[in-house]
Amino acid sequence: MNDVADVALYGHWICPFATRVEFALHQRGIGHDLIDLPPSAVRGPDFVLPDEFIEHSPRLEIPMVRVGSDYLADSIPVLEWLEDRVEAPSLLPPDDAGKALVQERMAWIDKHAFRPMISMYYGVEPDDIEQASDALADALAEMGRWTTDTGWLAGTASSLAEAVAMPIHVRMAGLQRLGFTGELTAEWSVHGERCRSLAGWPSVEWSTEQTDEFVGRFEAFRRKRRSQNASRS
Ligand SMILES: N[C@@H](CCC(=O)N[C@@H](CS)C(=O)NCC(=O)O)C(=O)O
Repeated sequence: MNDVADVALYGHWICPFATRVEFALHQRGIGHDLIDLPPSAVRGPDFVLPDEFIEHSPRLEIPMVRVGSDYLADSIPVLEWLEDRVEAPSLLPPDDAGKALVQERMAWIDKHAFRPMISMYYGVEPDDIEQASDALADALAEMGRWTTDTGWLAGTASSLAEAVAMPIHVRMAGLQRLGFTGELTAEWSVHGERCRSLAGWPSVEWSTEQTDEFVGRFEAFRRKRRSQNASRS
């Protein structure tokens, strides 16, 4: 455990995985440097990858975090590693059963909500977008049900499960403009409102311009793919 945190996050606002870590750092009150490292699709032609990123992010993916002289990439392992490495208010319950539930739900959200969310905005054909939208709506309804008793996704307080799910709330307006047609359940919407009152929220909230940029990028991506597909057939 580090007494004085020396932490840096290599990430970018548009990356939902980096958003998880940025949220958790702010929610836990951990001071850190933010090193803006856009995903490859967002990099300018002259962008030079930092050497330490090439060395320490095995898949060349953000987010990567440095604590002291140690590095780790991959959002969920990073969130757990930061719990061990940095002394600050925890986003894990104190008991083993509570921790296990948070871990189970983080993995579930990654698989059942993040996968369809990403398939949705990378979707090109309307049928694929609709299928991913339906799967995401089902996942959000289930996650809303988890919150019925306590208001939170796992346990009696906000936890790392909120960090993992937060990017969905952050980009919901953008997802809707890109074809997410699912009806949000009252529980999920109330959870979104509750998340907006958390200390970490302002650090990850998108402005209208950021939502527009997100939507514009994926609309352009779809147009390009459709014209490539049309010229192939
Ligand atoms: N499983 C990873 C996924 C991270 C990921 O896919 N990051 C994207 C950006 S959102 C990335 O860096 N892609 C490689 C690239 O853009 O070259 C995690 O949870 O952190």
